[in-house]
Amino acid sequence: MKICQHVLRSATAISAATALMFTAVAANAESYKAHLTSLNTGKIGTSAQGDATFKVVGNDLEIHIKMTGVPADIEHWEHFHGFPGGQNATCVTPDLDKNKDGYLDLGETEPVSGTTMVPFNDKPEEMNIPTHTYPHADATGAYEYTKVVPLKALQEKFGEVYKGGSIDLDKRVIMVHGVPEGHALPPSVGSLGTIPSHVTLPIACGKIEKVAD
Ligand SMILES: [Cu+2]
Repeated sequence: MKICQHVLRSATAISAATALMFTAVAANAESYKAHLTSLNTGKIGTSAQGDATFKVVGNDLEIHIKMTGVPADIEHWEHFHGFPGGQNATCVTPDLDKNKDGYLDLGETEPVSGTTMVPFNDKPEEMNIPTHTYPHADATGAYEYTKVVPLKALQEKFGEVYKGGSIDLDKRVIMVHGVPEGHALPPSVGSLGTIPSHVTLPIACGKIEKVAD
């Protein structure tokens, strides 16, 4: 009887310790999320929305982005945008249409959203923005992007490009871009360097937030 009680007590102690261990692990796991809402809806005739999650799992950053209502059958550039100086980025609002052409173009997002930083394409850790490896929407205007990124490589590259900066996800926004090439945009719609404006026109944005432990 005495032995039984001892075993029982040990078992209770072990499960308490296990529970504590799991709590500690959960507290250390960083995760972030963003809900994306549409931009330029009135002009492009589609209303994009979606959700993104970012999870630090071991040495990796697991990224999942799911969008609906985006222009169908084309590639969509998507990135996180932010400020190298550590300022908090937010999504552009209609009052920031500086040239009043009715479009919120990439340049007009910059005062609040910052610069194009990390692409969600086939290799985010290379931080190579102009590629054709971004997700492609299906015929219904939906896509899903899942990527496991080596976090150390991404942080190193980011620190190289933004001189000692860190990715600081909760200070960034995620932006999705792109309307079909045939969609006529006025010349007042700006872009990034020589990249055509239909590729970079923002169609959705979401503030990245840390998920509470
Ligand atoms: Cu972008």
